[in-house]
Amino acid sequence: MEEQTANGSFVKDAGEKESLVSISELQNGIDSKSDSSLKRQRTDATENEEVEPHHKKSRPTRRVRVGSRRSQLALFQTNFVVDLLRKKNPSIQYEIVPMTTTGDQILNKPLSKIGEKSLFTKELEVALQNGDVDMIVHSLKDLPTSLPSGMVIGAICKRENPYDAVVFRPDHSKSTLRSLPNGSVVGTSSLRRVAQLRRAYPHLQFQSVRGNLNTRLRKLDEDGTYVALILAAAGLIRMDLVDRISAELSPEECLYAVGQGALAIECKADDQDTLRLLSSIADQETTVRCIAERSFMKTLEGGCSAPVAVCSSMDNDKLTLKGGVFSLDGSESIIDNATYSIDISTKESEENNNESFCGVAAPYFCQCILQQSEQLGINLANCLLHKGAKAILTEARAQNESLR
Ligand code: DPM
Repeated sequence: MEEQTANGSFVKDAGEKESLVSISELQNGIDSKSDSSLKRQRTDATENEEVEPHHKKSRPTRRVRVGSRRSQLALFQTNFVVDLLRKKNPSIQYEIVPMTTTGDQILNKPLSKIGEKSLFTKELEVALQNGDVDMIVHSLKDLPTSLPSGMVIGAICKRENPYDAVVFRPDHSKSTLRSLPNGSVVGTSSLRRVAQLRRAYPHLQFQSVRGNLNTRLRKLDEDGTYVALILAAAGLIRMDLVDRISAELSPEECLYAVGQGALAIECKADDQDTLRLLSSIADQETTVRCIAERSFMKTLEGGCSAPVAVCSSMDNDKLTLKGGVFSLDGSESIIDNATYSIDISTKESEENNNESFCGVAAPYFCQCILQQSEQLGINLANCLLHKGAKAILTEARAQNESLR
């Protein structure tokens, strides 16, 4: 079954009403008070026709199938990416293919205790492998640093706000984490957030909360268990829930997850047409920062099961990466930073390059810049390992394993 949405995307096999509703809601746009990167440029069918002159109409239109998780946030993100692609490549017809993943089905356990990598990606990658879709839109932070063989991240789009945000229950909307009474329960299932916030706010308790964004917010507002939730600001902003953000956590309070706030599009490594198409929406600064972050995590062999966190910035040609590892209770930590001067003047790569950096293939960017950012992540990780990060991570993993 196929349905065409207002702006021309096809939603294939959208058995669940939820997907259709959320997509049509999307077409009605995003609040103008959100970040400018969010502003949705609507291109509807009539506009497309103007771009495609009549005499060309006999040529078959290229169709690109875009895989997505079914959650409302995932569909928002996929539509956001399809809108970017359509703006740059209006003659192509885009079809969104929503799918359910294992991670979407297991809602009663914290992610760190499920113990399987690729929770939110496996089913989608099978569809990519089988040629049922041409690309998949993911939150970069949900993608492991090593992808299945033959798959690459073909583009990383401009990053949304990468920080974590505090959302209070409405009756505590005037609170701060510091002013909350002793023993107040804050909801998050992220080991990274808990470890860091326990250090900064030892008077608080942390409890796991799962489910998609709307479910979590409903639990916050109605259950009475939690006084606040910690959520990625990017997800809230993308879903037009920016009003629920009471505060943003500073990097001193809480470093963010590797890749947080960035969207990544995965495709087959040898699919040159799709890689070329994706080059039109890739953001160089985000790509460079995220390769450094991912290579930091890869060198530490971090992941969901141990608290690893980062913060990066690019100031002219200076790429700075701050990274930390934490014990689960936050009592131990090693945090350091590293900087590298990168020559960002070289924009395009001349060579036809098949290399990928922590799963990111960006043949359209200068490869030496990407190599330098990868090296910065490795250097910072080695510096932390030198200071004893391995013991902290091994202990954290063992503890997490025994809690499963
Ligand atoms: C990963 C983590 C979480 C998600 C772990 C972490 C949060 C889990 C939780 C790797 N993926 O951050 O330390 O709170 O139970 C996820 C979210 C987004 C992508 C939601 C969120 C949206 C933001 C983005 C879940 N994955 O973090 O609040 O696109 O970066």
